[in-house]
Amino acid sequence: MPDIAAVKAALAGQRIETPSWGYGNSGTRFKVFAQAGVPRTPFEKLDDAAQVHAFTGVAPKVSLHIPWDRVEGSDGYAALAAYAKERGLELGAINSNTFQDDDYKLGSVCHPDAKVRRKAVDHLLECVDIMDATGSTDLKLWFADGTNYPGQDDVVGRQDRLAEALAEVYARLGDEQRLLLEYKFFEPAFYTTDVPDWGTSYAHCLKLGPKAQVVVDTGHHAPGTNIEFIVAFLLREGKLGGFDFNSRFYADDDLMVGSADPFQLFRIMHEVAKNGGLDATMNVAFMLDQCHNIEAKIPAVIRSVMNVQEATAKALLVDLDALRDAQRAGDVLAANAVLMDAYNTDVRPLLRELRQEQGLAPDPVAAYRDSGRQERIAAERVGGEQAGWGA
Ligand code: LRH
Ligand code: MN
Ligand code: MN
Repeated sequence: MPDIAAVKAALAGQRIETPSWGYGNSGTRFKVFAQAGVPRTPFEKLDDAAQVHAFTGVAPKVSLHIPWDRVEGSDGYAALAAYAKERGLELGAINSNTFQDDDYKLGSVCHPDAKVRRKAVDHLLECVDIMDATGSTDLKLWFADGTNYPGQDDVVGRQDRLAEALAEVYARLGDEQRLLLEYKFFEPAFYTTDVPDWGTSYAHCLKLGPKAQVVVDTGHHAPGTNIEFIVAFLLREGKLGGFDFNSRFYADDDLMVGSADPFQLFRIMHEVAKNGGLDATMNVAFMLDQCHNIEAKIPAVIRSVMNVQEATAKALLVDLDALRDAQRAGDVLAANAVLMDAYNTDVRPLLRELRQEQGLAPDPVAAYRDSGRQERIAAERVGGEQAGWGA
């Protein structure tokens, strides 16, 4: 049976990175419902992220999205990093954005016009400059590039342009920096997408070298895709850079991780835990990529962090010796029962106990609610920002 002290140590050591855009107003293309008290600046987004860390103890990193988190001045990003540090935070992945400019109608790094490709690559290089200023080690790339109609552009030619752009960015990375290439099977392109799946991302990362890894956004797959298989395969190859966690019922819904299918999240975390993905040396980034369109944002991020912790705790409770014995014996039912026993364990008491041992409140959502901060920021912050989505 797993040793509970070791399970607790692994849970205490896990780091979950929250997205700056999860704290801002967001919505669908139909409507953005503004909430009172949302941050007006990247600095205020960090203030909110600091609350999530204060109540959970495991969320010290914050991903930025450029230009949504653009700060002015030559030392603006260094100031943002210093502001984060003063609050016990660190700046995490820098997410590029080559999808909200009129020039990118036919794509960014895969665009048929070299001038547009240059503009897109310059933005990616600027993101590496920002990483230098903030001390961030991860550059997260997601390309909306693709086509809507058969014949619109040359599919192979677009792959060549993508490879060329990625090679230029890769060459610019420092020794401690890496590039995480995200994939998504459709949207906004509806016929071909230039990085639609893990295989395409993996093939580009393999060619680029060890500083390029795949990022798995859990909302970016066709229904029925076995995401945990992808995770296990990439871990085995040393190519799993991290996750963009969220939940989906239909498409890229960006709902709270673990809300739609907690069993899937458990299966993913089982492959992660079993294959060394929780070890610091594997450097797997557990990032959230979510939008809280109708629910209160800070408690929703806290809840999401807790959902990842619960799935991780259950994964750590899998009796791996019993599992291997059953697998070796070809005992299908017994092997499956080992996994289900762990999944069906109520880990909430264990996590409450761990939090109390760390001097935290056992129920972070209730503790945040009782802190009265939400009412304070609602009164103080007027004219909060939109995250960038659903404009
Ligand atoms: C694209 C995506 C990508 C973007 C983020 C805001 O759907 O998942 O990670 O950077 O949403
Ligand atoms: Mn994502
Ligand atoms: Mn997405």
